[in-house]
Amino acid sequence: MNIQWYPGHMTKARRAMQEDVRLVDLLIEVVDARVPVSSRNPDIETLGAGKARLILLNKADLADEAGNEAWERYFTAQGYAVVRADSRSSAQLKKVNAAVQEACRDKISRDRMRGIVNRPIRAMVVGIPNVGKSTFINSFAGKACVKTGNRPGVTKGNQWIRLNKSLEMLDTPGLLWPKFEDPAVGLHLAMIGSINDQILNKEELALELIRFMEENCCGALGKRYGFPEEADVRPDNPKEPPAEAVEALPDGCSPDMQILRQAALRRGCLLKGGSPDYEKAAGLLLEDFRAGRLGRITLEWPPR
Ligand SMILES: Nc1nc2c(ncn2[C@@H]2O[C@H](COP(=O)(O)OP(=O)(O)O)[C@@H](O)[C@H]2O)c(=O)[nH]1
Ligand SMILES: [Mg+2]
Repeated sequence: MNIQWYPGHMTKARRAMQEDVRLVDLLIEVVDARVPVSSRNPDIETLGAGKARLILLNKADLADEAGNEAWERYFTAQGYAVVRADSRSSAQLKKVNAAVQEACRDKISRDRMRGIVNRPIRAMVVGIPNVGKSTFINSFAGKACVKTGNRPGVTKGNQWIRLNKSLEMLDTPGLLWPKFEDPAVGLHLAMIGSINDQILNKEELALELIRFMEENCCGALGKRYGFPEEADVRPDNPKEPPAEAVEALPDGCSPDMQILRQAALRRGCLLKGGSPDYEKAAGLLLEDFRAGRLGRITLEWPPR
């Protein structure tokens, strides 16, 4: 599967950011803790040259805790200020204040030497679509100032928010880049919902996810969808499909396809006539993954 998505509005957004970045002291780069490298836009490096940097490992609640720790160490060792959080919880964002001060230490002492006191720090919140930039700003501000939504493209233009006397933030639209060199990046971004679903083959994407989970998250799919070994098999279980449907697996069907088929049958995703609706089951599985219902899953790990 080779996924690419770089719609025209992103070229426009990139230009707007190039303008606005001149006004800021700090870039707060929001990444998805399940894919902290795939969800980093390489263009940010040039865009943010010379600026203080903070990485927010967001959606940490959806990623493996050991992975979160490993990634925090990894980025800290590279010289970034790092905060990991579930941005929906403002309590978890309290540590951002200290991290911002730390990241901007040089600027603050430069200001002081020039006799400038209390000039607010201006931060630009950047990242690819759907990583939680707007959610972060709202939670941090303690009120809903900017629009959010679980799909790419909710934030349309740059928007300044004054958080307090010492900090102002700029919300920006999600930005991807013209070409994913590594196909795994496109896959990861599609899995976490940062690519417009309408251009995706959900069935193939779900099969990729199934293969990853079978290799790395032993038993998680069976537990969620109630496959025979782990199924809560009660005679009155309404989700229980007719026995003959489950047993009638076509010969030569690959193991990942069999799992998708079973998930379809168990979840009642059936076409007219009773055959499995793979498309619907794939959509369901992806939604389950994105919402964390398959467990806390980190898709990529830092090199050891
Ligand atoms: N579980 C979880 N969901 C989050 C977190 N941050 C944001 N979200 C959800 O992710 C979706 C995208 O958020 P949004 O702020 O619009 O992303 P943006 O496109 O980067 O501005 C929304 O459904 C949020 O509720 C988080 O830390 N954990
Ligand atoms: Mg947004």
